[in-house]
Amino acid sequence: MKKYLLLLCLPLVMAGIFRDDVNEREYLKLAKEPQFDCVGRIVSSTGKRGGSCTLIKEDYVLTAGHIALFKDEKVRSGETEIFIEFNEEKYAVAEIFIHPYFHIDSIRTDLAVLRLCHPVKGIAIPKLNQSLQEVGNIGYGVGFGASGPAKPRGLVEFYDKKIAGMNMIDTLSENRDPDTGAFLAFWTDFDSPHDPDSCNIMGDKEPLPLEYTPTGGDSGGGMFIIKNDEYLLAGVCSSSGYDKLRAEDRYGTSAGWMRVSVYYDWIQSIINPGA
Ligand SMILES: [Ca+2]
Repeated sequence: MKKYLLLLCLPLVMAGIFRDDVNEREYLKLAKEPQFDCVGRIVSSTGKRGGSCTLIKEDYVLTAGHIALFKDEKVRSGETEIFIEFNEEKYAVAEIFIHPYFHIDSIRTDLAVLRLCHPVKGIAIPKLNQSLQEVGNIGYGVGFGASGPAKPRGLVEFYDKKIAGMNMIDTLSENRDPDTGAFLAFWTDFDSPHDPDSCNIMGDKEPLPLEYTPTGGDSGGGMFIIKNDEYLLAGVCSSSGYDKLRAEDRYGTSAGWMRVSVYYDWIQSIINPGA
């Protein structure tokens, strides 16, 4: 994948999210399934939306480094406080841990863990995927970003909706973790039901029944895979790229997800220190 762009930097009108030939309610319905209650929204004390995250322990969430960096600066300057919202309940953030290799210019190791002031009760916490065999699995992405159909262009806006969709995990990134040598992200693409041959960026050209792609505000949200009938958190929404500028729709967009498997030990070192 040659082009990397922060999702928050993408103009919202340039990114579709769900298939235009499938009713939006199917995506909203999927997002309401209880295994996805663990995906929350990041909001500031000024009410500004700022990305998505996943509950990984009662008092910790996992998100993207570029989301946390921006928030960390605002928090340190006293400009704002940040909260995580689950089922419309807000939890204040006590501490921010950005991965030490994260750098905003290269989007390497785009991960952060946030510690909450109070535990979140009543929400099932997903197991973290530890298998490096993500490619070939169907991923279920969940987030609070802008939403709308891929066609016609221009309908994607912030509607305060939680959307979940499906993508085949097609390939790994070219970038490697400097310590382990592991490829640090996996990629998905948004295949078109109308024009699969010219839209396909990688992997299979056929879209899944609830094919989608994340967009602005989805950064930090989770991608889940199913193993032994259980949803595991496998990816963190990080970046987006496109090799084709299509005039009529937003198919052909790709998305990069940080691999939870590669950073499992780093995550554990924060949420279970000394374990
Ligand atoms: Ca494809």
